Amino acid sequence: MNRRKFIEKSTLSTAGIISAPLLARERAYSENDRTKTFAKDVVRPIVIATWDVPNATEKAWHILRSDGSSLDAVEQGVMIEEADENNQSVGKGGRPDRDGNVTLDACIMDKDSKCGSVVYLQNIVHPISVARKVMEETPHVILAGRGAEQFAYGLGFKKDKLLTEKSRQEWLQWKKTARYEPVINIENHDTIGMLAIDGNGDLAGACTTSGMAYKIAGRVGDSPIIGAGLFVDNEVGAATATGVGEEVIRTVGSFLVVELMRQGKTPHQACKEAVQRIIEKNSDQPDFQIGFIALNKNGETGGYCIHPGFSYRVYSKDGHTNNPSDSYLNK
Ligand code: SD4
Repeated sequence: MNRRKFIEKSTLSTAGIISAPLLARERAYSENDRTKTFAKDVVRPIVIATWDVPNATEKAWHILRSDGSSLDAVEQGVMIEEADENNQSVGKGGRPDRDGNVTLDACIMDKDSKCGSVVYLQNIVHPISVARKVMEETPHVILAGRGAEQFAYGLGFKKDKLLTEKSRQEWLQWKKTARYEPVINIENHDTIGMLAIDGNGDLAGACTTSGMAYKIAGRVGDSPIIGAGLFVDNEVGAATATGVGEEVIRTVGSFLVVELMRQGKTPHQACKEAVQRIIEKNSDQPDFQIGFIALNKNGETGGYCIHPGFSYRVYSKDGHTNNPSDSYLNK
């Protein structure tokens, strides 16, 4: 950190804006020896993903183990779920909106805080890869709908039919009552958010979804919104969310989790406090699910949710595990 920046931070601290733990950490960074600062218990590489998605975390792990970047790992990891027709919350096979159209949201963020996002994207199996292209090949962060689709075709992405017969039949059934009642923990694999640290100690994250089943046409959730569904700060850590996106957007959930870690909270404590914030804005017996997962710069992981049933996968040198998340409610 140069002198000017340090003085600016010191001024903010005097005003009580920056916490003492953060300042201490900034001073440690300023020694220009981050590896040493984190040398003690650093776990890396490591990948963590929402829900029990072993194929996705396995893919990411192989990339990380072969000295690949965290950015490649999270993109290619979530692509496994986007391509899996049996996962009806992501990519091909996703449940449609109330008009029967599958519309996808995704975003990606790298170690330099560069990010890309697509919202309301149709007919493309891998929205995460389009989001990465938005990040890398445009001056923008978000492309929506038809514009995003045309952008993808221009880069050679193929048009595909995303509505599978299974999802179509379920939608036809749903139309008989046409009540919008989000289901808690759909088949244990909803929106996929994935966070990773590579061998260089750099963080990246990706989040991809077909959104809430039977949503109003045009609805966009938290998953492609930087700060809500996903946030990465290479100095601190990363977080991602699953569940009813409207609630996550209202509290800018993933950004909140990262900021709480910046203040010294563990990933678990930070996720718990972000869930608590959502509870405070609602009833203390909410009938919707939210789950956060987080990874800090040391490779520590954590998660927290409202209703039991949410879990997250972790793959590191210590093994490949599915971790049932602690929850605010017990049953
Ligand atoms: C959304 N957060 O569109 C996503 C949906 C989701 O579990 O995560 N479902 O609001």
